[in-house]
Amino acid sequence: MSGASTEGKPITCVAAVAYEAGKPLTVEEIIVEPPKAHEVRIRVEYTAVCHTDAYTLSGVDPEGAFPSILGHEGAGVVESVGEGVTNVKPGDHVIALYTAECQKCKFCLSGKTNLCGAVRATQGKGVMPDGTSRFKNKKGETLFHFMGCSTFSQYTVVADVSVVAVDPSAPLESICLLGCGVTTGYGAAVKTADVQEGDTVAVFGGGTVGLSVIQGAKLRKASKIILVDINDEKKKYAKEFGATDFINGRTDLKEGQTIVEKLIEMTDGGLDYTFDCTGNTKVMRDALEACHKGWGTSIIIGVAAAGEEISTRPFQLVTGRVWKGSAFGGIKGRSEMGGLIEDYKKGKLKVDEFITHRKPFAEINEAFENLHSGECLRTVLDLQNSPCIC
Ligand code: NAD
Ligand code: AHE
Ligand code: ZN
Repeated sequence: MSGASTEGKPITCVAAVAYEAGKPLTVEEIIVEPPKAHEVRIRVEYTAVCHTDAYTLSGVDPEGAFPSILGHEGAGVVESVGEGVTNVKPGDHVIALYTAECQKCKFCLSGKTNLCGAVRATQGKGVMPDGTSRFKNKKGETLFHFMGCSTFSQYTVVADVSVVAVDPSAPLESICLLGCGVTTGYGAAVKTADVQEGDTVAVFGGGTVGLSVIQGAKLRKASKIILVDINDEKKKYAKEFGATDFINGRTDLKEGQTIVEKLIEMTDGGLDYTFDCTGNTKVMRDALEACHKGWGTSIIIGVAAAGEEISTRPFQLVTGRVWKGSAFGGIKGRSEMGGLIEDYKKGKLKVDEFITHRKPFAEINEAFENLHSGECLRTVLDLQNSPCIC
């Protein structure tokens, strides 16, 4: 762990290493090199486990590299910075950003997208922008980075464009969730879709992402917000986060009725906006086809496995339905995170309500198991106050 001054030196700390697809993580000591130019070393205080971490660990992510340090929903404190870093300094409270924002590239300057081109190519290969890793295990084997964040380690190194300093009065334990799930769903509703008062909305999948879409749609005063899930445990969350209706897509249908027919019947011809928050390509099709003819827009948020493809009759699009996607809710992390944190502090944006489980870091594999229970929205892991397992 860190000594009096760790700046410029390697740090030995505890991390959860994904050695092999489909296998539990190994919690062990690793070595984290100091940050190079335009890099930031962060003491990660809290991280949550997102469905996407489980997706990559399962082996179906074409960008999944092993051995690696997963995790992308984390918050902590800057330990040290490399040469040329100006946006954060040691001691700053920060959130790691898997969607970087360099504010200089073609994407950042386009005004059309929150995607950034600065580090995405190397990020997808599990390395820092110079093509190397800052992580190795005690045998000296290189460990890959993940999504430019790798928050399943007590210390991580990220590119300076992949980190944002935040209001230090906001609890890191809560705002780590703004690193992915809450921001993604909320942003998809208020930015990507830009839901307006009176619009009708259906959300497929009531995890943290889907429930955050619901809270965004409620804030925009949507007239009908329908949560479709296949787990009845999600009914209580539907109500809590602002849905007007809950449908179990397997059991709440009449004999022979499809979910698309049910939704069209409930909304006089279909929805203004639908959101896929499941990653299931059949659900994505239903979400598109449940949209209103002429203008209904369906937004794909869920992540599907390598090789999966979406399909529908082109006629669905010819007749005015629109298929879109949303990454990190369309939110630019460095420019817009401050506003989300203000909204959270004012009580406009629910964040704490998603923390259904808390665990010491050493129990990270149980946090992955929790993901399968309907009751679990997010498990937050405490990295600094965990009993050392080494
Ligand atoms: P989660 O596992 O907590 O929630 C998924 C929900 O979908 C569960 O409630 C589950 O019961 C429900 N579901 C599963 N199959 C269904 C079906 N056939 N019909 C209806 N509901 C069904 O996951 P999460 O963390 O909320 O993430 C949701 C999805 O979004 C995942 O695919 C994740 O990888 C993806 N994601 C994408 C982004 C992005 O930026 N695009 C960001 C975060 C997460
Ligand atoms: N590596 C995957 C891509 C997975 C994916 O689509 N990721 C989402 C974020 S999921 C967060 O929980 C995303 O933002 N994608 C945009 C991007 O640039 O990665 C694959 O299928 O290759
Ligand atoms: Zn995520």
